[in-house]
Amino acid sequence: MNSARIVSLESIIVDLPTIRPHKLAMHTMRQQTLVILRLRCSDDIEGLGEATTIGGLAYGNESPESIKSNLDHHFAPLLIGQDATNINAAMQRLDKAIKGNTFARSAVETALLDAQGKRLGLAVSELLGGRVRDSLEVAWTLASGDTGKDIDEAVQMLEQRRHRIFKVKIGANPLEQDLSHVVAIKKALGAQASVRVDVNQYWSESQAIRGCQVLGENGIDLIEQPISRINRGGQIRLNQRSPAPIMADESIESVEDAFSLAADGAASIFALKIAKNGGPRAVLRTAQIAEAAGIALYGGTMLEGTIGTMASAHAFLTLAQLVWHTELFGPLLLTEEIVQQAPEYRDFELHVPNTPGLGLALDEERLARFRRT
Ligand code: MUC
Ligand code: MG
Repeated sequence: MNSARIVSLESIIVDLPTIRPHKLAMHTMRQQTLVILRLRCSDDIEGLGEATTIGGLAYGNESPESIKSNLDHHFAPLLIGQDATNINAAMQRLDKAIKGNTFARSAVETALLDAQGKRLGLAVSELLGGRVRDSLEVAWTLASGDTGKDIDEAVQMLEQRRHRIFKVKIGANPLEQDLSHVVAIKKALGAQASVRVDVNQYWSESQAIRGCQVLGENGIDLIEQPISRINRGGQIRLNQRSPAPIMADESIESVEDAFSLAADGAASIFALKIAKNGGPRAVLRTAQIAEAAGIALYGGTMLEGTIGTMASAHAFLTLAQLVWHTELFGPLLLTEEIVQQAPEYRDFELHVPNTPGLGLALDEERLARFRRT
């Protein structure tokens, strides 16, 4: 194979409107900010990556602005001139020099995989060892903040055969109000839908004891991150007593976090997110830890646009089990697309073409319109 060097990295902040306000416990989104990475190589191949978080610094330790700054000032100098075809060597070079920063790391790993896939004529899923499925079932998040609106939205999704798994965002309102909200949604949708909740760490352990009990008794299938990632003892106790399974999301900020959660028995499901592990290859290391520990898997999202969503999808296509399916609906929450290939959602699933790399090309006109100057 011809050698190719990394020539440049360009990180671009893009602000895109959402289809409606998206209310999470810690932040209400009216737009989503993507950080897009263009990694150019000496053989004229360009790899695309994405490092997107939610609500500035409301969700995690990296903001779009810090991700861009760290890519420009710390990642790029380490990568320029390196062999673009050796992803192990490039990522190990970053490991030696940079702590944390899994979002930025994920963008780099994604862009290297995309470039290598284009170079070899292989989809990223094939570079990762081979896909075992071509599509992924996708959940939708109900987060309008209004019970009636959420029910109407879910009914519409069911009718359109777009989603039949719904994750309800709670935690911001008083406990009893949130519980009534979720139970009303489950009652309205009945057995045709799986209803789950995401508390985004907003309950205390004492609230979670009651919350998990009531939700479990009312047919809620899964409870995501009910309490703080810091309260490990509480997570272990809840995982033992909750009638509905507990999923770890914010608790996993690295592959090492996944190992210690598994060792402690602090969750029975892991939300896999490429951004919180350091890329599509890194997230598969967390998946392997889960599999060894008997922990079930769910394909999570940081509400990325199409680049991050397809990078996640390619990784999830390779997994032996994905019992709780995925929530790769990020592009559907946005009013605008900045790539030429809008992802294909039909019959409750995201269908992933087996084309080289991520199978995506930027729409330069739209990128120019929405990039932050
Ligand atoms: C999260 O905490 O899971 C995923 C779906 C959604 O609506 O928010 C995200 C973040
Ligand atoms: Mg979550």
